[in-house]
This record gives sequence, C-alpha cells and structure tokens, in this order.
Amino acid sequence: MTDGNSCVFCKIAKKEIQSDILYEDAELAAFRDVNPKAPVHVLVVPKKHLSDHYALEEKDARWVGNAHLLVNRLAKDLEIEDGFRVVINCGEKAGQTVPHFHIHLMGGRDFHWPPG
Ligand code: DGP
Repeated sequence: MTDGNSCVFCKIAKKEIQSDILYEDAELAAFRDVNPKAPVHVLVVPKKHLSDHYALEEKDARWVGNAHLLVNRLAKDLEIEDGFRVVINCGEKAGQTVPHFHIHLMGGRDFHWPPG
C-alpha cells in the first residue's frame, strides 16, 4: 500500500520530482501527464495523500468541488473549453495505476464513447 512518503504524486506536489506544474494552491496541484493520451492531458490532484475516489469522505467535499472548478479554469486557459473529457479511474480494475486520487483532464482531439 502506497503512503504519502512513497507516492509519486505526493512527491510531485512537494516538488521532490520534477513535473510541468500548471497550477497549485494550498490544497491542489495540476500538472501535465508524463504519458499524454491527448494533445492536452493534465492531472489535478489533492496535495494530501488520498488513495482513490472511493476513499473520499464528507470532509473532502470542498476541495473536490474546487478541483472540478479548477478543471474548468484549466480547460479555458488551455483552450479546450469547447470539448474535453474528465476521467477518474478508481481501482486497478478501472485502470488506476497511481494510487493517489487524480482527475484526468484531456482535450485537443475527438473522444469516443464508450471508453475502453
Ligand atoms: P491512472 O491510470 O488513472 O492512475 O493515471 C495515472 C497517470 O499518471 C498516467 O496517465 C501517467 C501519469 N503519471 C505517472 N507517473 C507520472 C509522473 O511521474 N509524472 C507525471 N507528470 N505523470 C505521471
């Protein structure tokens, strides 16, 4: 089980690992995905360690809401507001590879439904 000390996204948030950070505040960070699946592919993460979507608690509601508002701001800043995809993979079965809650913001190409 990954804790905050060994977690790659915690290390990015603490700037112990280099990344292309687009935004940060006391609770959230947004940076470009190292393995982009679209011309624009940004990850929005809480700075505190939280394993996945299912680990969310009522006390997290405010920053989760702020994270989604940040997604919209980034979509506008990155000029993909006319169409973008927001993805949260929860658990290995759903394709989650980094066990730290994150929102994928992707745009700049057409997307299909259903996703794979
Ligand atoms: P997921 O499969 O939903 O857990 O997505 C994890 C994403 O994290 C994946 O698209 C690749 C990205 N990623 C993994 N390691 C790093 C890293 O060290 N830096 C950055 N910028 N992105 C990473």
